[in-house]
Order: sequence, then C-alpha cells, then structure tokens
Amino acid sequence: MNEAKRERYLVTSALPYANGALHVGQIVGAYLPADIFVRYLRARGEDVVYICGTDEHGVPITLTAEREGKSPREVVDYWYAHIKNTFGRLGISFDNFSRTSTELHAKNTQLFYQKLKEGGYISEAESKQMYSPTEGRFLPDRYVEGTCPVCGYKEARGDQCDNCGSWYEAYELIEPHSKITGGPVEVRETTHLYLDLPKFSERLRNWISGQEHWRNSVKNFALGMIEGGLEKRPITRDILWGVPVPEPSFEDKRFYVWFDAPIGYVSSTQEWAEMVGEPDLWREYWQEPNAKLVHFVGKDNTVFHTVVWPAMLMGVAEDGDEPYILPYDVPANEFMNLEVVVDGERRAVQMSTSRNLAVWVHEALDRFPADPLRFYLASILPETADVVFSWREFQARVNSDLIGNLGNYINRTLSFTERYFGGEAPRPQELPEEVREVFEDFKEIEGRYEKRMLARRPREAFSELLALGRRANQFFDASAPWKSRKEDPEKTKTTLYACSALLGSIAYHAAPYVPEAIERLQEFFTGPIERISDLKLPEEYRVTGARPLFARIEDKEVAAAEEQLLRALRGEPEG
Ligand code: B3M
Ligand code: ZN
Repeated sequence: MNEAKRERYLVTSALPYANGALHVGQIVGAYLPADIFVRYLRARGEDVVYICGTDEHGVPITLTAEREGKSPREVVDYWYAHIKNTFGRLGISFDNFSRTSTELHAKNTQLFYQKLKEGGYISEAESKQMYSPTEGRFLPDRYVEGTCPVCGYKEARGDQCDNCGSWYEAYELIEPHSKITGGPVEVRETTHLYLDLPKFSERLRNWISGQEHWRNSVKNFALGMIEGGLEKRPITRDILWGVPVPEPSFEDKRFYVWFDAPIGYVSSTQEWAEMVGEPDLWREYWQEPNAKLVHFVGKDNTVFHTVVWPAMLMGVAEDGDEPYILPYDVPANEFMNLEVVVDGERRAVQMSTSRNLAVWVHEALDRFPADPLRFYLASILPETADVVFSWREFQARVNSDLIGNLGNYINRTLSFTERYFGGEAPRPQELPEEVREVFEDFKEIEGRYEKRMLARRPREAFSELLALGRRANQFFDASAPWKSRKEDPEKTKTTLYACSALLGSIAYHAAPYVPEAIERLQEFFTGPIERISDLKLPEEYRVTGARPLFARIEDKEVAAAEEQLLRALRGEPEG
C-alpha cells in the first residue's frame, strides 16, 4: 500500500475495572469488535495503534477489596494480571495494555486537572454526603443502604431502589446505615471540585450534530443528554484510593474514577510510545488533526465518551497548547443476554455476575479454542440490538458456518491440490470465463465487506465473509474437479489455481475473526493471502502438509457448558 495514503488511527477499548474476571458481554461490547477492526486495518497497511488497560480506581475496586479483606492494591494487581492474560488467550491484540495506577497516569490526570482549572472550567462547591462516624469517613453511595423513601423497601441501595426502581439522593433514605459495618450513617457537608459541563454545551452540540458517520443511537443519545441540560459534575470523591488532588484542602479526597479513567487512554499511548523508543510519538495520535480516534465501548459508557470526555479534551486544548483531537467515532454496543436451557426449554435471562450467571471468558477458553469463540461472538455482535449468547447456537454456527462453509472450502481446495497435483497449482495461460466471473463476484463482495468494516461494523462485514465462502464453494461444486481430473487435468489445474486465489481472499477476510487458524494455514499454504481485488496473479500456489483448521464442537462439550449455566441459574454450587 502506498505509504502516503495510509490512514492514522488510534483505537481504544473501554478500560475494564480490575476487580473481576471478564465475561462475554464485555467482550462483544468493547473488545472483539475493536480487535477485528484493528486487525483488518493492520492487514491493509494502515497506521494503527490499539490501546487499552485496566481501570484501577474507584468504588468498584474498594468495595471488592473490603469484601475480600484485601487492600485495593492487592485486588488490582491480581486482576490486572488475570485480565491481561485472558485477553491474550482470546487473541485481543492490543499494542499496549496498561493500568491506571501508574505514576505517569497520576501525573497526566493532575495535568488535565490543572489545564481545566486554568481554562476556568473547575469550581468548588459543598454538597451533602453520607458520613459514617464509626468508620470516621464519608461513604460512597454504593456503601449505604436503608429503607426506600418511595416504597418502603428495607434493603434499598444508596442511590437507587431495586424494588421500585426510584432514584434519589442517599440522604433521602430512611434509617440509612453502612453496608460494611451495619452502623448508622449521617448527613454531613463536604466540599468537592466540579467540572463545568454547561460551558461546553454549545460546542458539544455543534460538534456532535456534525458527526454524520456516528451510529444514530449513539448520536441521538448524546444530543438528548445535551438537550436535557448538562450540569456541573463533581470530579472528586471522599475516598482514599485514587489519584491525589493537587489542592491543599483535598488531602483526604481523590479524583473520581470517571475523571481519571479516560485520561488512561492517553497515558497508555504515552507508555506505548516509550516502549517503541519514540517518546513523542503519542502526539501524532492525539494531536494530529488527521488522526482518527475511535473508542469502542459498551452502551452504558456512552455518555462519558460522547459528552464528558470530549468536553475534557476541548477544555485542555486552549491556552496555546497543542489541541487534542476529539473522538472520530464512539461505536457503542448493546447488551448481551444468556440462554439457559431449563428442562429442554430455551430461555433468555439477564447475566448476573454476582450470581455467577455469566459466561466467563477464561472458563470458555478452557473448554474451547479462541477462534471458534471469536467466530460465534462476531456473528452476534450487538451492533444494533441486544443479543442472546447461546451455547447451542455456538455449536450450530461453528459446525455449519465456520466448518461447513469456510473450513470445508479451505480443506477441499488444499487436500485436492495436494492429493492429485503434488501440491502445485501453476498459473494457467489464460483465465477461462467462469473463473473471471467468480473473481468479479468476489470483488463485489470484498467491496461490501470493506465498506462495512471501515464503517466499524464487523458483524455486518462478517456476513460478507460467509458470502465469500458460499460463492467459493459454489464455484468448486460447479467445476467438479473430482470429475474433470481424469478427463481434463489441465482444466482441473486451472480450477485449483483459481480456488487457491479465492482461498487467499477468504483467508485475508477471515483473519481478523479467526487469526490463529489463518496463521496456521500459512504453514501449509504459500499463496498470497490477499484480496482478489488487489491480486497480482502469482506464478503458482503450493500446498504441503495441509491439516484441517477447525474441530467440530461436540454435543457433550456443549452440554457441559450449558449445565454450568443451569446450576448458576438454580443457585447450585459448581460441580
Ligand atoms: N471501567 C466501566 C466499565 O468497565 C469503566 C470504563 C472506563 S473507560 C475509560 O464498563
Ligand atoms: Zn423503592
């Protein structure tokens, strides 16, 4: 590819909290679609850096630590390693996987704060907060429980009632008490720093309105937030785990986790630039107007990435500093539910991590290789609506689409060439009509795949991949090399040459989805892995020692995985 025409991308996936294992819902929300997109861009020769890391601050972490009798540091160290390892096993190909508890990141967060303050976007205000006299500290809402002021439910959470769904301020609870000690809590005044979001309303509205390429759901949601009226948002908390606030009377407070977390994308990019030996290189991805910043997130993170974070980026860009670019796109994905089979009946239920009613990625990877899991998940990415994860569908899709369609085509092309033609498919003098036809069809499908993939819709591109497989199988069937090989070996060689070229295209387009298999394919298939559209016909294709790329998923394997979900649904212990 022409060096001058390369596009520059910085792609991120939401930073997962370092307080638990990854489940498939997270994977389809923010990681697999990003990884597929990035792998495709790399194969095209674009200039892309893929950034992530763990989100290690905030109440989710301290709650876990307290529940387990550990320090927050112990919790995040453990889960950082666990999460990083799981991503590696799944083939998520970050260029850097950092964490937000680094010194560099604390420094960046404080710098962002200073610049926002210099810009006049920070103010101080008092608010009411729950205080626990026995513990001698303010309690975050999630640490407080009491009786719902609306319906009288006794175990209502600090900010929301699980019984009637009402939202309220924690100090409105009746008989509020600490979730940790059970002791009473009281209302006290506390001071916090606020980010002045209303000052950005106009600029945000104009900017978002102009984003023609955003998903409608995302754009409308963000515009709706702004229409509804933005309020100043507190960016500090009464908590001791987090980035210190560089202000004299804030020693016993820390930045709110959602203030520092998105800055983690910048910190991780800087760490990457250090790693590759060009410490300033990060600026080309954050401050060059032609770079495209793409944040893949689950839909519950939309407001932070389309409103709050862009406001922060706008705010730090002033005063003659080199401005940061704004997100080019925020592909936010919908949710995933789970299918549980109860007495033969298939039911969709909501995932519940606290009830262990979830498909944990590291456990799924103990049962199956990464590629079939990626393949199935890619086929149901929640790009437009909520979806259901089903182990039966997993089996059906893998056995019929991955193996029956793509795998079958690859196998028969390779084994036929190897068995009857010594593994060699030399270029024919001339391509016959039916070959030119199938090539034309391929180019058309490749074009649709490209369009959908570049529009950040890997699930839609996926259906084009299957279309390539179907068209190739049809060509193989129509050419019937098993018949022609005796009557007309020359024609058969031409068929196999064409089949290899199609195989190269299928491999190129399948690689973002099933990277490990395509890497293995290259051990026994020498042809260029390339689009038919770009192909300069090679002298020959060669096959040596071909083996099937995928193994069928057996009933008993699926039954065992289903069993585990059923036990969780019934609240039974792991068997
Ligand atoms: N850690 C929430 C989540 O894991 C949060 C994302 C931060 S992205 C900057 O869903
Ligand atoms: Zn209630």
